[in-house]
Amino acid sequence: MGSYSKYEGALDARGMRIAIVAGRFNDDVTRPLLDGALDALREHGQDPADVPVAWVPGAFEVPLAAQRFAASGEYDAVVCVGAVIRGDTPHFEYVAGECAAGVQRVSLDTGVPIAFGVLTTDDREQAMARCGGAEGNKGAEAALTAIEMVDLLRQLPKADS
Ligand code: INI
Repeated sequence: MGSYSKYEGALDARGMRIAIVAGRFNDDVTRPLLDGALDALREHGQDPADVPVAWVPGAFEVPLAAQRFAASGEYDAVVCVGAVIRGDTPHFEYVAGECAAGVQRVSLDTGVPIAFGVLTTDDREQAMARCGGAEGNKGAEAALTAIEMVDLLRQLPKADS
């Protein structure tokens, strides 16, 4: 393999401004996801007291709150946590799909990294495994993704406006 310019974000959140959006639906799952995200931010240099958390009713509302944070110019990244469980709703595809699509759209429209820590699982057991159980904590993983992306974007070429 030839030489190449390598860009990769580091996991140092000191000085970063990060906000969190959390869905209240299935809050037995989303509270541990939020705790995981806050713990991960603390472990990487953030004071959790500096991290605002916006609670929204459910995953469907997550993109709108994320957009407010992202478009404000006050935050370097947004971490979203939520839990959409297929067995709980006949409109799983709509809630999960619109949440994911909305979060991605807000991120691309604003240029602000938005990490997707919204679980979309077939059942409650899978959700519990991913909010601090056997499969780890996806809220913590999303927080690390946000930190890494902020640092990566600082290294990449700026948008030509
Ligand atoms: N919201 C979730 O975050 N998870 C779910 O599993 C869920 N279910 O099962 O319906 C859910 N529904 C609520 C939705 O996000 C909106 O809050 C609601 O439709 C009002 O807009």
